[in-house]
Amino acid sequence: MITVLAGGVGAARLLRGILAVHPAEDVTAVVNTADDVELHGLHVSPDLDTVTYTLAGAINPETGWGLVDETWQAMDTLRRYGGITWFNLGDRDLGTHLYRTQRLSEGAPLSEVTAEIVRGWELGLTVLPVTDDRLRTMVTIDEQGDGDVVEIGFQEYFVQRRHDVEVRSVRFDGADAALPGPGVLDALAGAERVIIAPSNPIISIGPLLAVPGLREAVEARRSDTVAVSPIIAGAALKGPADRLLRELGHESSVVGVARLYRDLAATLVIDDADADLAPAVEAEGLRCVVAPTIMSGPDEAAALARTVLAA
Ligand code: FO1
Repeated sequence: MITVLAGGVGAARLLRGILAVHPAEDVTAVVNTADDVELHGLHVSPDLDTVTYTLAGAINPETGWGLVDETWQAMDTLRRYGGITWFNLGDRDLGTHLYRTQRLSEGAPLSEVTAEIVRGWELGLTVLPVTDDRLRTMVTIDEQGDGDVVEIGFQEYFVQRRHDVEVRSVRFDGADAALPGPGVLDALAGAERVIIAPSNPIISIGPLLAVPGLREAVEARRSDTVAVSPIIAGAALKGPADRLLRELGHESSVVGVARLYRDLAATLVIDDADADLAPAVEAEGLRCVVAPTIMSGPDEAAALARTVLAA
């Protein structure tokens, strides 16, 4: 089995590449739920949905989240009333949140609801929430840059403020009491290859490792674990990974990523653009594989998947 630690967009693209070269029935994705948000009385799970929609070939290509061919009639009605409109929920996407919320209200665990949604899109792979318990990334920001800080929810940071604000600290609310979701530890112990997808190390991979037992389970598989750097030439392709690394005292480079993953993965895959930093990565104690890591299309994703599986 191939087990992939996954956040949102970057992980979804690599998973699509993996499914192009490896049987879906033999792939398990352990997905971040700390981006989840309650809005309009609905439970929204962005990373679970981004993975599901991308693998279903139904992702909105412009945004990288939500569904393709989307309409926004419900949002227009909300706007008429002065409702919450800073987080855009398309009419097709709403169907997922209505279903998930109803099933959770019936007492079904998130893992069971996720399996039903994944089955509904006929994906074949196993998608596991990292935990069925409440886990929420909370971000402490310095809004005015004058030293007085406030703690806000992840989506208030990422979407409402367009992550264009300085972060002082990040914590994963609920982590201490969270249990690994059903099948998560087995998926790590039983895999012949564990992959850390090119997701944000702080706010996508970080919450996974914050669930008690997860970090140890990945460390136990270090020799079979391959990580893909989400940082290329010091920058993130999408989202705030580079800023966050710097704001939280890390280096926004493949060496900084190597330091974060040193105890978790024996191999780090970096992009050709960082080939000159391969020795510096190896000096951190990881094997370094240099390859094209920008998944601009399905062929590039499949090629990267082959590299990662062969690493
Ligand atoms: N990201 C945005 O930047 N703006 C949005 O309005 C937005 C809505 C949204 C709705 C459903 C969903 O599953 C994801 C959505 N995202 C939106 C992305 C979301 O913020 C994700 O958490 C990020 O992509 C980080 O994983």
